[in-house]
Amino acid sequence: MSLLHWSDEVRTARENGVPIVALESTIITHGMPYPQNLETARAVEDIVRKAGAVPATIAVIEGALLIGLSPDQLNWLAQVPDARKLSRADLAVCMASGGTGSTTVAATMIAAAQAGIAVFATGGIGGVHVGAEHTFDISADLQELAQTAVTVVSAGAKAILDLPKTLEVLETLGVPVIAYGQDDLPAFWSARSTLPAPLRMDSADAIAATHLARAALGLPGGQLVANPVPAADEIPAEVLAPLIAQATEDAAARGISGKAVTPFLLDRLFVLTEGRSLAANIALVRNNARLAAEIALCIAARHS
Ligand code: PSU
Ligand code: MN
Repeated sequence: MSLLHWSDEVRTARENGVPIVALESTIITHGMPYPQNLETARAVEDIVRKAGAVPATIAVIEGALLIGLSPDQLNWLAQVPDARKLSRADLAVCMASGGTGSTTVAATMIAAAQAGIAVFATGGIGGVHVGAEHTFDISADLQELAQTAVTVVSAGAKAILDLPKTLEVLETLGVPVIAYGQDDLPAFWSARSTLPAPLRMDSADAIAATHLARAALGLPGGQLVANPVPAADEIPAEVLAPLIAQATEDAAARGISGKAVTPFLLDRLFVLTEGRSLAANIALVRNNARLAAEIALCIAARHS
């Protein structure tokens, strides 16, 4: 059985040595409503192309691990009601049972590493949830960053999370957390949190250089780049804080747990912000795709 199923576009890019940027699909199936999910997925792919790289959106369709989706597949995935949300624990199960699912940050990293893709763009990673001292709800994304050598371009961890605890776990796991162009850690919908970022870099090439230095050292894990949402689209943290608290209370009151927590909170925030959270989410994903493509080009240039 061949493990990876390449789209024509990605196969050609590989043959010609064109840099590739991986894109996840849980943001499509569980992170945004239709049709904005499809429009955003298409726009993000186009941003990567315009920057001179090739996008590889990753998902499992009827058991096949797809590295790059055709326009029809993307359109179908954006509307399929029952895609599974796949992480490290269930990616192989879905493939072996012929199922259909979208890949989270963790599963997309696994697929990207298998495919030889160094850079991956997403919105925000999962992390340590508020109340984790009781629920133990800590995203598998963090462990994946510790063990899979892919550079993940995000807008930080989602602001619904306990950001100080998320930073502590990343530090324990030896994951470099790099704020792009500022000292403060970005907070997904907000450009700044009140936390200083552990590391700062001001150019795509610096991030490319450290990606390659980690590989030379034989370090197994990836890097987390935290790229602030563009100022025009951000929601200030003070505005969001009470709404996040409200959404978190709603989730607890309804007994939402496990994989359903993050999609529930994103959806509640969409309602509570009257759609502003979605506009900010779209803007930050686009922004991350641009930076990821730049990093992929810099890595390729340093290789040649
Ligand atoms: N970024 C977004 N929206 C999302 C996600 C990321 O802008 O929906 C997804 C990613 O796939 C990430 C997942 O891995 O949310 C985190 O889920 P959990 O907290 O259950 O690990
Ligand atoms: Mn979780």
